[in-house]
Amino acid sequence: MNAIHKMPSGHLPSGHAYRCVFISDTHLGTRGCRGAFLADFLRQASCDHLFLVGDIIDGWRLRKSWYWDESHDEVLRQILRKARSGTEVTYIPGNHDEMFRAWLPLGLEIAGIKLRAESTHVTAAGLRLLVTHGDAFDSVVRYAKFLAVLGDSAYTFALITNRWFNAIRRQFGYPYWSLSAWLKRQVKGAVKAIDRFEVALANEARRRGFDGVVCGHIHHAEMREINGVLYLNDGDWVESCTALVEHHDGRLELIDWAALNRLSFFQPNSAKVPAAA
Ligand SMILES: [Mn+2]
Repeated sequence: MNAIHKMPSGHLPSGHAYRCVFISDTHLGTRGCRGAFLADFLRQASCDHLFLVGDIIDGWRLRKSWYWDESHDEVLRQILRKARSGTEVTYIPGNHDEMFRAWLPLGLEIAGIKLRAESTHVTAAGLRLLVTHGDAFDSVVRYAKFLAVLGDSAYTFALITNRWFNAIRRQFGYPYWSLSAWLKRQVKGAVKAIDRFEVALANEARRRGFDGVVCGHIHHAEMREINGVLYLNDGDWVESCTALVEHHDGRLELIDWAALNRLSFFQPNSAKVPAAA
């Protein structure tokens, strides 16, 4: 589908005025949330529609350890300001902010923000998109989440660790056990799990007659065609700083805010990956 256009890297989109912005998995209320980056993105991006695609406020964490700072306040302020100044804001609760799901039957609208179990968005190009958090398809992603984000460097590290690990095992008379092979198996498994999730979401959209699906949940931004429908995952603001945007002409684009602004990922609020996606 020609709705997909990838920006040349390092090129800032002009003006940041979008028809629609989708964000999810911001996990406000946790240390992992990139609150300052998100607030900055929301300040600069104006839009007609804003979809909050779940796991915005982390209620699981809210009940245990609770972290809130000025940047988290600023994120909420920016969202409320948008709702006040004409942006149509839709909040679709995820599994971490499921406390809001209890209010869904009420058809609630708070401060101009519509609360919905799921939603539909029609792009300027006429594509009908199903908008849902995606945790309903969790059964296909029962894998340790952290392994999905293990990159090459972690693998290299594992290879080195493996040598020492087995040297010690040998000393104590234990047989050789390959940590790196085990890790590799796990990572492969996680990649497969992500793929199963993506296919399941795409199939659901197709089954229900949509042209595509917008979701979050697995903290893995993606934009691709699967079996004839668009699979669009807006990513997260914990492990990355990603959003899905629709330009006024209907073009869909994944924004990597950290990369665009050359933000260092090893800045103040050190990332803690939430217990589950
Ligand atoms: Mn989730």
